[in-house]
Amino acid sequence: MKKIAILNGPNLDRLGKREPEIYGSATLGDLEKALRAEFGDRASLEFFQSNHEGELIDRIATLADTKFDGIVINGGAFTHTSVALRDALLGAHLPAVEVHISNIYKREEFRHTSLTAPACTAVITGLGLEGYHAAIRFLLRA
Ligand code: CA2
Repeated sequence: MKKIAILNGPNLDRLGKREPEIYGSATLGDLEKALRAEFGDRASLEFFQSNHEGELIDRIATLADTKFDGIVINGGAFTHTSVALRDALLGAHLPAVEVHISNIYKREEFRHTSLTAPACTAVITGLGLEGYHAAIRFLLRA
């Protein structure tokens, strides 16, 4: 069974609790349930959310050391700011798909730049939570 990690960055623990017009009304718990329902019999899924850059970086290093097969990452706002997160992804040498719930290109200009995207195999933006499903489907075929 492939081991896939789903990493979520800052403020994504607030999903479904604020700004439903941008991010929808489902919570992170709802997302985990939906992903386990679709992939639970085919993949071993690990979920991790942190509001702290260093914790995300440490987790990525552990995923590499424990030979995970793929990473789905929504780095939240760190996407646009974190060279350290990019370096962690590059250093992991694992297939990674960057997911954004909203279409970052339809939003403020500062969201148009992703520092982490070049360290990923692919980017999915604007599909809502469906983006996480699509990312795992891709990683399971890759
Ligand atoms: O669209 C995405 O998934 C983002 O990664 C979400 C980040 C944002 O900084 C990125 O530019 C795009 C923000 C996550 C904040 O999530 C919240 C969810 C519900 C309520 C409040 C914040």
